[in-house]
Formats: sequence, structure tokens, C-alpha cells
Amino acid sequence: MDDPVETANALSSIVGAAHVLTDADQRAGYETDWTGRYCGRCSAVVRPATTAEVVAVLRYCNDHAVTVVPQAGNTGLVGASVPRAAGHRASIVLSMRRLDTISDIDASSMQVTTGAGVTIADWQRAASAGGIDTPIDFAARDSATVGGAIATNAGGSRVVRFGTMRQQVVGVEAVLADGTVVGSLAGLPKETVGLHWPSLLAGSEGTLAVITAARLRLVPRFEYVTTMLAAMDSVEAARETLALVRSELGSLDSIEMMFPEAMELVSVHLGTGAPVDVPAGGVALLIECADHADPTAGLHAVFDTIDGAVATAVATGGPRRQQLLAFRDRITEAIAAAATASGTPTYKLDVAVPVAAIEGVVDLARRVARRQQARLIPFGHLAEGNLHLNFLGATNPDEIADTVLPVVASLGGTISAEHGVGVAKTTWMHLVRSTGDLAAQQSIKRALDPNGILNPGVLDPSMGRVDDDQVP
Ligand code: 2HG
Ligand code: ZN
Repeated sequence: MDDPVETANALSSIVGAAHVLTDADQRAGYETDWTGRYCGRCSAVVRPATTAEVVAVLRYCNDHAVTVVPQAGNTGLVGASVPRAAGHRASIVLSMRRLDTISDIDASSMQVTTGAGVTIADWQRAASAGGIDTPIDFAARDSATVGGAIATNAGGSRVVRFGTMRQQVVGVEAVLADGTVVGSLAGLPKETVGLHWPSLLAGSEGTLAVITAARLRLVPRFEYVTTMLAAMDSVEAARETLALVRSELGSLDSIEMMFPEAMELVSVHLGTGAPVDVPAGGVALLIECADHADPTAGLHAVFDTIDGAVATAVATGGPRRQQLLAFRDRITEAIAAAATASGTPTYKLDVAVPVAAIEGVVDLARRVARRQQARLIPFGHLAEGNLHLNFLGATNPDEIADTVLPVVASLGGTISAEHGVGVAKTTWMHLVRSTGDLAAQQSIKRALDPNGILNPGVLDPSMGRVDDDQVP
């Protein structure tokens, strides 16, 4: 049986006493997730600085049945990066933040190697200093890390052009539960010697191995960026716009959608009126085109042919561009502020459906929200049919999921697009994966982590419903 004091002493001898945090006030920030919905207790937060230290920590934990919750930016939204609530074995949080080195940029291969604890913003800064760019961007860039982004297969705004995190990982280095180091950082685009660890680990949410470093793809830096906020009179018009800009504009970098409820919330949060008014039944699009030559004229030419665009605001840089971007970038922050003010954590769904089904799903979510007198804030990534359905003041989150997720699945959609499953969505995994599929996934889990020490409960379909927001 694990003794927390013994564990802390043993782990201190590996990472140094200063990096084993056992006081409640030091642990607190690592024990509650960003939304305040998921929390639990750990016996210690352990902060290794090298892969060798991760190896030694995991060996100890594996030998002593100490469960491990890997964490870095702690920006996850599905309860996967904090300890579980009551009823679980003693756990440590393994904070990966100190694995934060970045190699030189290799401009010929367009790659860089980063530690798992490097933030997305630091990855971006390193690329930019080398005259190039990263293929990934999302609002939590200042805290979210490379390791977490791989573990959740994060997406964000540039997926329409470059794909999700999974597609950016040329190689990984990761440590299995027993301390075995797997993977490669060689960065060879052509290497086919058995399993592809990046594919296996992207989306595995810390349940199969702890990612310590990654070899990542980079993309050209475009000198010209044009940002347009467009108010569309219908979701149908937004869909037609998507088809047109995708086929006409090779420079399309992102196309994000904000429903009127989201525009209103962020407008109040920012204390400034929206640059365009979105009519009821309509939707706002935030479109960015980026290229080596100015894409503005091309974007205007396409919009001249679109009937459903009732108003547009355009910027090519400076504060005006930042103002337009804020109406997309700061929605999650605005939701969090509203949730804090009301004292009830937000209930978040992150679904993807065929683009033609978006409107129906938003309408369904609106009906469920009305039933619970909750406030729905819908927005997302149009090209992937990825809807973020945020419910403020929901009284029965399970009812929301039980109503919306089966419909999403029946439309050929998914219950998790880019935030992962964590402990929040395990109950509904069966909607999109067969029994055999889930059993095969569990077999892989058992083979790599036979003692079940890595992130227990996460991605585990046998978990049933979790009692969230409950400290043991
Ligand atoms: C985004 O697209 C993130 O900004 C967060 O995926 C979404 O807060 C959310 O629901
Ligand atoms: Zn998103």
C-alpha cells in the first residue's frame, strides 16, 4: 500500500525536494481544472525536468501502485488533466512544464524539436524567430503545451489549412508506465519500422504513455494576412461561403463561426459593440486568408458573389485586426467570466457533425438549454463542423448530453472533436465506437500499462457516469 510521505521522499530523491509539492496550497492550482468543473486530490505534484527523471518517477510509481495524472498547461476541458474525484487510488500529478527546451529551427526540413512542456505560444515564437510559422493556433496558446496538444489531438483555427495536432507530429519521445522510452525524434518523414508512435499517442490523453518531447512540423510564414468578420443572414449562407472560399481561395487560413449568443456575450465581456450585427437566425464568420501576396482583393471578390453576407468588417493588421480577432479568441474567457459570476461551472460539449447538420444541432441545443433555463453559447470551427456548445447555468448536464450526443452520433458526427473524452464523455463513447472497437482500445491500454497507473478513468468506457465537481 502506498504511503504518501514515503512516495514524496522517494520522488524527491529523483527530482529534488523543491519539485515535489505536497502542501495543499501549492497543490491547489494543479488539482482543479480550468473550468472549475473537475477536481480531485493528489498526494503530491511532481515536477521532473528531464526524460530521465520522468523514467525514474514512472518506474517508482509503477512498482508502488501510485497512479499518475500527467499535466502541463492544465487547459484541458474534459477533466483529464486533474486528479479524479473520490474513490480512486492515491495519485500524483506529473507536471511536465519544466520540459521546456526548444531546439534550433531546421529550415530545410521545416521542423523543430520541443519538450512536452513548451507552450504553443513559445513554439510559435521560436518558429517566428526562424522566419517561419506553426501550423497550429488556438486561444489557450499561452498556457497549453505541445505535450497536452498531442495528447488531446488539439485542433484550433488553422485545421482547415494544415490539419489537427496529430498531423504535425513527425516524431515523439514518450515514456511507458514501466519507464521504457519509446519513439524517435529523428524527424524522418519516411520511416516505417512498425507502429507509428505519434499516431498511437495523439488523442490517448496520457493513458498509454507520458509524452516528453516531440519533433514538430513547421509551415511558411505568410507576410500578408487579411481578417474579415462577416455577418451572414443564415447558417445556410455560411455553408455556401465555406464551399466558395475553400475552392476559390488557396490562402484560406481559418473560418470560424460565432452564433449571435456568442457575439453578444463577448461584446458585453469586452465592453464594446460588435463590429458587425448578426441577424437572428444568422451567424458571424471570422475568416482569415494568409499568403505571400495580399489576399484582400481575392477575398472581397468572392464575397461580392455571396448573397447572404449582410455586413463585413475587414482588417489587414494593427489594432483593428486584433479587435476583430477578439470576437473569436476571447469567447472561452467570456464564458468563464460569466460562469464565475454565476457560481456555476459551464457545461461544455465539443461535437463535430457534417457541416449541413450544424443548424439542426444548434437548434436542438437551444431547445435543451431552454428546458433547463440555461444560456447556450454556441460557436466553433465551421470547416470541421466542430461546434462548441457551452451551457451556462445548466441544471442537468447529463440530460443535455443524453439529448444532444445521440443525435450528433446519428448524424454521422462525433461526441468529441478536439477537446478529448477525459472523464467527462466516457459514458457516451459507445455512441461512436463499437463494443469491439472499445475492447480493442482497452487491450492496448492493458498491454502498455498493465498496472493501470496512467491517468485511470480517462478514456475508460467502463467508468459510467462521473460525479464531477466533487472533491473527495
Ligand atoms: C476554442 O475553440 C476552444 O476556442 C475552446 O476549443 C472552446 O471553450 C470552448 O468551448
Ligand atoms: Zn475549438
